[in-house]
Amino acid sequence: MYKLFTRPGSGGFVVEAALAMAGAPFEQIDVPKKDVSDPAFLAISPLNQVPALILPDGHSLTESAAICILLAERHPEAGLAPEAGSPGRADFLRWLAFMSSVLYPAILRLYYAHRYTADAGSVQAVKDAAIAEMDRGFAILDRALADRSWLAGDKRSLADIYLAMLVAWHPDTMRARNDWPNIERLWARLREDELMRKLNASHEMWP
Ligand SMILES: N[C@@H](CCC(=O)N[C@@H](CS)C(=O)NCC(=O)O)C(=O)O
Repeated sequence: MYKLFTRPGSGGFVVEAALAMAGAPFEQIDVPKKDVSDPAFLAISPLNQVPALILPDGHSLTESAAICILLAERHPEAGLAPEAGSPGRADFLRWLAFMSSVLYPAILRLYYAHRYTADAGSVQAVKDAAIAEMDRGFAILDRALADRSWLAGDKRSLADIYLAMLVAWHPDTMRARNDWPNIERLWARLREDELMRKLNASHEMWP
């Protein structure tokens, strides 16, 4: 059985979605946000971050994008991602990597701004720059969605759920919905989805 280390309102959202879509049973361990890290958890997740997943064979991994790709690979019948070699595959990999390496870190710079400067007086400037960088990333994704329903291929994939998770963390979701109508179209469809609603009940990602 899988073991998922997660926390409400965290990047565990997309991994919980993936496991549920795959119908894969898993043990869920909520890791409270603490200043002092638990050494046992640090051995699994050296940066003390969730999500972290332990595979049924005991191998553990962090990094939400890697976890998504691996779960899609291990559960091909669940349609979590366009299959390798299919037309949507390149977009899936591109946008998942873009979101985890550009947008997610910008979001961390907003919510953990004190880590990104040695000068306490600069924290607000780090936050402002983080929001500007998030806006730049979301605008790119909005343009990518201009003439399509989903980020990759013609079906919903984990990339879309990942995007909904990230945009829900925008500090001004009303502005996000107005400024990026194509993202909002995708997000609105997901907000109506039964599984997303169920996950949102515990994660409270959006009202
Ligand atoms: N690169 C990691 C980022 C994970 C991450 O930042 N998780 C946040 C919760 S959404 C966290 O655990 N933060 C606690 C911390 O950084 O101390 C991934 O994509 O999984």
